Amino acid sequence: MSLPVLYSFRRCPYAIRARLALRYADVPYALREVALRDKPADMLTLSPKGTVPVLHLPDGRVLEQSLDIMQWALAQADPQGWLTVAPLDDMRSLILLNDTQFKPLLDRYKYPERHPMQDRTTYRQQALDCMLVDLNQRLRRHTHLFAAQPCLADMAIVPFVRQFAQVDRHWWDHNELDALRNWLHSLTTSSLFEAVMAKP
Ligand SMILES: N[C@@H](CCC(=O)N[C@@H](CS)C(=O)NCC(=O)O)C(=O)O
Repeated sequence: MSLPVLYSFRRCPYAIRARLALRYADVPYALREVALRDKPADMLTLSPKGTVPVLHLPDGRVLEQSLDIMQWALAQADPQGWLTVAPLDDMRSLILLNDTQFKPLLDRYKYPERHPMQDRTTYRQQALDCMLVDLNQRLRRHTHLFAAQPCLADMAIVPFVRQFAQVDRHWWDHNELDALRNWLHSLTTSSLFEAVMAKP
């Protein structure tokens, strides 16, 4: 029996969210670790847009967006109810905020030299105001973004917050966002997260 093939890049936050969902759903797949500077020709044939993750299913379908891969995986199995903890539209709205507003600010915070209009601290503050302060407030009310248990949104967003935390670890460890810090720590030290980050 042929397996789904996941074209992935270990540290890519979009690929991490896809791997989290696939592993949580216990979907076996073949992992193809991709060098972003030298993408394999078969991946580009399947998905000419050239981003990871890409999931090639045995029936020939190609899923080219990380959120589509997550939702496909959860349709196979969702043992802890990631899709049902909160209304799907609400979870998707928060993920959209992450992907369209927070992610560009994260990139500016990571690489301020590529965006010299503002300095790193300004980009960090914009990222906080855009999403992270709100996430922290949510997490003061319950241990995950929508409830006491994790959902699609937690798992789709946590890889991006992880990157944010890594830019200036000292600042992150001493900021006032205690609830967000605890959430990041507990999710990224889980056996699920550690398994998908294992070096191939
Ligand atoms: N909207 C896409 C975004 C994926 C994406 O941008 N992935 C990055 C890596 S983190 C990528 O493949 N970039 C292409 C490149 O760097 O050449 C998704 O959700 O899957």
